[in-house]
Amino acid sequence: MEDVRPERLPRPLPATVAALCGVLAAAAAIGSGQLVAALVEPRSAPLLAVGNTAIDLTPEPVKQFAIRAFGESDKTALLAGMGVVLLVFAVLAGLVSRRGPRPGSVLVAAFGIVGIAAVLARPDVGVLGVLAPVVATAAGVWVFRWLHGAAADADAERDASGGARSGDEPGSDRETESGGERGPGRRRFLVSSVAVAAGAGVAGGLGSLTTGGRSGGSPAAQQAVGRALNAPPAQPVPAGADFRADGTPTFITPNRDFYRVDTALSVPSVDLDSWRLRVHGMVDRELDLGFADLARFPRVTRTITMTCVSNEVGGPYISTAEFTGVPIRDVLLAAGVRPGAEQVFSTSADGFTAGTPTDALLEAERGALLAFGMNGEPLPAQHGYPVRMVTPGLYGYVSATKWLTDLELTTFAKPAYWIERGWGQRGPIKLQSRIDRPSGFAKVPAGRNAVAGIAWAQTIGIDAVEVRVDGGPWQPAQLSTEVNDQTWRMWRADVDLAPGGHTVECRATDRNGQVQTPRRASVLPDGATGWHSVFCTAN
Ligand SMILES: Nc1nc2c(c(=O)[nH]1)N[C@H]1C(S)=C(S)[C@@H](COP(=O)(O)O)O[C@H]1N2
Ligand SMILES: [Mo]
Repeated sequence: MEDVRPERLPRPLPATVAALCGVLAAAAAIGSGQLVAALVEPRSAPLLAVGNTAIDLTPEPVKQFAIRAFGESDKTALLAGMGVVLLVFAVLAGLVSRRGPRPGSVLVAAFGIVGIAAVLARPDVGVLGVLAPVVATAAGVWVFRWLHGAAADADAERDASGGARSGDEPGSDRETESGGERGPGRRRFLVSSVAVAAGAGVAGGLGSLTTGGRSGGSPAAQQAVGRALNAPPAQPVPAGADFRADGTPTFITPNRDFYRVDTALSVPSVDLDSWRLRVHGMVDRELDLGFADLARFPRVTRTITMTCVSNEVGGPYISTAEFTGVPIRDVLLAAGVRPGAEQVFSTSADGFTAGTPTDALLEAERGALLAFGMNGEPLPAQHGYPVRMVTPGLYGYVSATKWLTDLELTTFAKPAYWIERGWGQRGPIKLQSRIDRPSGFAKVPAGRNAVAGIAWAQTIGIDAVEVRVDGGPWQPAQLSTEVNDQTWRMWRADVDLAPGGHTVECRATDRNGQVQTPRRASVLPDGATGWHSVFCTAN
């Protein structure tokens, strides 16, 4: 019967039914793509690949806007936006197909091709990964045609039962009045729709369960990490290293509170048993290390404050942890760095790249790490499990590759991810300070108030912080006990605030005597400058 149905219907399908066909076809495509991806290669899930490719293609100002506007939920915003676009397209595919399934099928297929292209463009997805968007596209087109057919049958049956439809007029449920109970065609369409919706939901759900960032490895591998964490501890954090009671962060940031910035829409899950780190390029001997090989190098624990170049003045992208790992210097020396190797070009499991000046990684005092531990625990998945780079004094985009798999000694002629997008090559962290209390637009009691915050100049150290109110004289702040010159330093001061509005500002001085510049610079290309200022009202 289905074979003889004409391509063009005698009468258009009701708009809602046509739109429903489009939406359910899209759901079937997404659900099946998700499921196949989970079975074959998690990172080939079409929606994810489209999102990731969109992130890579997004012009820099828009990306900066997204980070500013949505902060760490910028990825949720992107996914929500993609959902809306997809829904609009699905409804459209349905609406243009009221007279026949062909236009919608073409639209669904076109959308599928975008998914296939996005998956093929991912550096972190193998050829097999193309299966997911191909199956998704096929499922989408097939479900669309199938539902469309069922809807057309239901419509034809309605004609046959004498209830000639009067267009979109109200009261067109005359059919039921005229005694015609729901025909088999209509029932078939309803059952098909419910089945497709349920199937897509189950497939998508199962798929996301398994793609939900399961990192790890065999129990033996996990134990290897546990043993490796048993390294000499960091120098203990002294009492008085923070001014928590006055509103500063804790000196050590708990892992769950540590800022997160990366281009990965879903957290890469790396299996420790198959994980390797290659060290190659301009070296005397290539290294190809498994986790056990890496852990045989001398292990250390260092307290380091990481900072993101995208941190606006007063921003949140700064945190401190005790990182356990192996000095990168030792690994580079084992490989033997050839002259002329200007940068260490690192690559992550998801295709992100960074270029770190080789000289910085070879400095013993700087002590850059291949870290596998963070505050006594294996690196959390979001922070780069199993192994990441951490380089004191350099912004993360040039020096802190997570989910690390490859180190290539090369020249600066090879541009890394953010360098290609116009960011600075060497990425030294700039002298900065931030007011944490009062928070912006806070209402505070008039009179004596504690002002407190943080300051940082990693690898140089903070020597002084000053505070002023309403452009008045600078007054020195009290500094917390210093831990080392690779971490932030907290400060506090008491100020008198008369009733009314006030502007509080701070500025830091580093150990070289450099005073923080008031000149405002935006984060692009090499980090923000300027004084943080906070407005509050006393009464
Ligand atoms: N694989 C990968 N590593 C990455 C990034 C990334 O996008 N992908 N972002 C870098 C940037 S810009 C920063 S600031 C730090 C942030 O590390 P965190 O998320 O653990 O705080 O990771 C760096 N390492
Ligand atoms: Mo960053």
